[in-house]
Amino acid sequence: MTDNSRKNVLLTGASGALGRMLAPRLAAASYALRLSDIVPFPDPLPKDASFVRADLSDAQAVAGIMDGIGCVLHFGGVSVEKPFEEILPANIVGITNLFEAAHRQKARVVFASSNHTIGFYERGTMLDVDMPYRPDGYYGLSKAYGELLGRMFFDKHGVESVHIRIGSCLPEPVEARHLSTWLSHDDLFRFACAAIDAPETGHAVVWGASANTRSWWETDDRERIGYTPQDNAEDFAEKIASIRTDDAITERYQGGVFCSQVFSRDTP
Ligand code: 15L
Repeated sequence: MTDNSRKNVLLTGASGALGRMLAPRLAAASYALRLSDIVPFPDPLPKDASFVRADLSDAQAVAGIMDGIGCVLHFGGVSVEKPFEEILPANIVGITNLFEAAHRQKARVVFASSNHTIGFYERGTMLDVDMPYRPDGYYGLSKAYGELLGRMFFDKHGVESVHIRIGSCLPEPVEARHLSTWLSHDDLFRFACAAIDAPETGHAVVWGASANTRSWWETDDRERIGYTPQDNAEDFAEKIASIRTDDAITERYQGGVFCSQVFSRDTP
């Protein structure tokens, strides 16, 4: 048993859009921050943060970046639909290496999961986090794997993890679908702090959406984490409610355009 403080935080995927948004905010909130990515960090390093380049599919490299860490925010890997050959090392092998290291370190894992775990539910269907997965591609499937890996590591080894099924995390919502799926940057940051600081989490799954009036997502484990979203895409409704695609598959399902990629059924 190590005595790593959960304030010793590793952020993987630090060079991606959400990593770059979170890094300076976490550093300013006084977490001892280590950043990592497979590509260099493109911004000036936040004060007192360090950066280590690492490939998540390399178990030894992952063990190295996890050394001394009490909580890892796992935002690394492929973040869009890709062929399985690309998803396998980055997302599936990567998160497996990370949970193995978290187990050895007695660290907590906070995982950037995705709405694409349930993308094939029709829009308007109200969902709870324990409803069956309906992934809309290999990317969504890899996120479902990460959530289940967390379930197994908690049941078998007591490794705590919090999985946030991110909808559309953008500075502002820009299309009609986002009235239901938008997660503001401020709400993601609030979630990250709550997930690090919660005294106990067990295995928890939380919808990664702001307090949107038109949300499709209901019951989750947010109370256990102490997380309450505060923003609402409805504030942008006038600007975005008419912005839709002309693709029937995209418009029918919650996962949007991810559902219509490589879609070969005759009927939706
Ligand atoms: C995701 O999981 C993607 O990483 C992001 O690029 C968006 O496409 C988002 O889902 C979404 O569904 O809007």
